[in-house]
Amino acid sequence: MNSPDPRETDAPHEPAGGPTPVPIPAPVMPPSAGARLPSVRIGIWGGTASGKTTFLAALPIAVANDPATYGTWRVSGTTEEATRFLLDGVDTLTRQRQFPNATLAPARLAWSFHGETIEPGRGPSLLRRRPRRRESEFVLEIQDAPGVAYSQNRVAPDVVDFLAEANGILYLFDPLAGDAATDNFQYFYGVLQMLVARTAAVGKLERGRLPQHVAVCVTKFDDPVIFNNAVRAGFVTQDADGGRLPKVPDTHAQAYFDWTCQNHRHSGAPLVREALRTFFLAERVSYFATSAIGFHLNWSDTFDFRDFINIEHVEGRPRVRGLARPINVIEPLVTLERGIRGRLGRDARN
Ligand SMILES: Nc1nc2c(ncn2[C@@H]2O[C@H](COP(=O)(O)OP(=O)(O)OP(=O)(O)O)[C@@H](O)[C@H]2O)c(=O)[nH]1
Ligand SMILES: [Mg+2]
Repeated sequence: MNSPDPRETDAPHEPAGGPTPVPIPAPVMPPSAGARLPSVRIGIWGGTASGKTTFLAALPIAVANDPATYGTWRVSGTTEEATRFLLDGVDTLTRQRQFPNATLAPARLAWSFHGETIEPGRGPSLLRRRPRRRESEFVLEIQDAPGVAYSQNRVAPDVVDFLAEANGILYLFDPLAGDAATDNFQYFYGVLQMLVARTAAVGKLERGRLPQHVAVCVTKFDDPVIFNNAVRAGFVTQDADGGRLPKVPDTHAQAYFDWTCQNHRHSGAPLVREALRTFFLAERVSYFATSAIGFHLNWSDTFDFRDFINIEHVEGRPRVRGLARPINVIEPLVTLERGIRGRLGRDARN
């Protein structure tokens, strides 16, 4: 067989004085390529206006932000619908500087994540292994449904099906909820009961509890009422350098959630807290103080307590004032993925 003439396989030479060749873009992998990645199914659960869709819209922005703690990630849609959701979400938050519209119908989305995650050090302090970097990729299957699908009297069965089959759950707790329409409890307990019944029926309860890993995200941390109260209660620390961004340290996040529930005693919040403890395995539940839009920073990109609100109102509608700087949006997902993968690996070895 003749070997190919190298001149034929080389990039075409531009003919002297001839037209400039049309540039050829690099081939794009077909969307189905992502489907070969291991899949982690994560349901998102929360009441009406708890911030579910804004959280998902902020995800690509969070992924592009500071990689220091949780590694570097790239996210892409595995279907046209999933890609459109990503692009629309980012466009809404960044170019239009608006919040997404209320969700009308459930959407199932699959996004692929590729990246380098940083495993925290383990073991007693003297012998602790140093944090390790690990290449990771997975497909995140997610369902974004309107809050009403989770409400006590109208739980949508397919929403429960999705959660029942999920490895992990992002549970969004709205600290601003309180009235009958938004009360966290009424979007929680009915779904929980159906979830337990369904899981018990197929013999998948573990030690009498639901097997899913749960990331409890207390949303809207940037809201001035929420934030000022959290500052007064002593939950907030600031990064020592960079933009000096405020946060609730991971070690205090569960206490922050408990405290938020206590402050919402008139609503069903304390019952949500108790039910989370009763029905899920404690070691699989993590807590976060989350904000999809984050704080406004001053001209030198530094947090200023005198002027931190990142929402403005235009013609009565809330708008994002400047850049969205998500806080604890990628972290809950990475924590869920890490926990799920670690457990599945251990189960496979036993
Ligand atoms: N301050 C603040 N407000 C937020 C944030 N995220 C969402 N909101 C507010 O909460 C409203 C509802 O957010 P959505 O993301 O639509 O909530 P949802 O849970 O998807 O609501 P449904 O689709 O109706 O179930 C937004 O219009 C904002 O006013 C946030 O990070 N900070
Ligand atoms: Mg929504």
